[in-house]
Amino acid sequence: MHPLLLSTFHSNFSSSPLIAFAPGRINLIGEHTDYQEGFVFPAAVKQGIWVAIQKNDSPTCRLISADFGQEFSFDLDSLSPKKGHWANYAMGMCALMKQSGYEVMGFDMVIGGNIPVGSGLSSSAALSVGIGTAISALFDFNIPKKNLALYAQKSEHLYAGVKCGIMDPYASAFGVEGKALLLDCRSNTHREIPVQLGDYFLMLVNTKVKHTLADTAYNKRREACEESVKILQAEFPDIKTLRDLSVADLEKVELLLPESLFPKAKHIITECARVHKAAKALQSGDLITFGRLLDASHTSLSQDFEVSCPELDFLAQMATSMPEVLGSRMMGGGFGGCTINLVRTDFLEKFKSHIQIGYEKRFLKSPEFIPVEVSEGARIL
Ligand code: GAF
Repeated sequence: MHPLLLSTFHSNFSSSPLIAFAPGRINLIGEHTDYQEGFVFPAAVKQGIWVAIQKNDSPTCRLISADFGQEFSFDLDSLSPKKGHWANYAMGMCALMKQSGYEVMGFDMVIGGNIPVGSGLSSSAALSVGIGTAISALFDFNIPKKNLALYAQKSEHLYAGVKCGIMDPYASAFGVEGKALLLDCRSNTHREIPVQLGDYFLMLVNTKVKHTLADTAYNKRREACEESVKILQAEFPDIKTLRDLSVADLEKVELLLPESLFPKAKHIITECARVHKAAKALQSGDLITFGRLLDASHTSLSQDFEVSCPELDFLAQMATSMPEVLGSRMMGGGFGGCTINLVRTDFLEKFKSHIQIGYEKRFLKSPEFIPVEVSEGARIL
């Protein structure tokens, strides 16, 4: 439980609140493929967002962030985003629920979280899913998890301006302890695969950087993929997205696309193939193959999709140069955030000290190490 959640609630509002929790997520592999209706392989983590809520019998929603010590209120009749404000996630979820016919009424809410800032563990999806889970339970709406994930995605589009895919809120909503979700982002259905790593352990390394214009670059990558699809449809009339192409089509795709677009399309097509191979390797306990696929994913994201940055490339390269690390790659949208590393458990301390020393020397700042515990998805506590 968040240390300040209940005390903040009690000192500002009365009664005992209902409490919801929604986790952040990791992604084992399958990056930037979700908005091309491709395949991804995320899992929920232990860190997340707690939401305490009660009805207040008014048309006003009063929100407090326990971490920032800030208050905000909005009226349910005038939900307009305030640029860059954390409360947009609550307004967005309320607006989308109302549009779907749910009669959301006024509430008092306190929010607190423990997802490291800028880590790329998707605190915004956890926030939206946590708020959605809390409101749904408070008013007995029983909104299906899939719809909560879709509202969270749309809210990010409309209220934060990032044209993200479904992966992050889906993983936050559907996470299962000890299991990763092999998610098909066209049907929005998944298969659970146990994350059994034997003598190995997943360790995130946070670059602690977020390069400016990351959101703009994200939206541009999405547009580039959509542009490629339009060009390719002349020759492949049945494709709806790049997900519909396979590695066997790459030669033809290269002839059809301009040089500026081909590498990006290639990333999506090869990454979807890697997701399937990685899920198979993980399921059969072939961690060497699994790790190699992580490395290949990084190379593709860095060189073809161009969403890495010097800090991420440095960390991935340093990690893969250690024989005790089976795989390493940037995780999430890119331009900062974390790498995910498959490290032999008895080497973890040495891994951390080598990376710490190397990163500090090169970038004059310390990285942050975040151990991964694959955990359960959103729930009422
Ligand atoms: C961000 C987005 F929110 C996801 O939808 C996904 O595209 C990811 O970047 C990259 O795989 O987390």
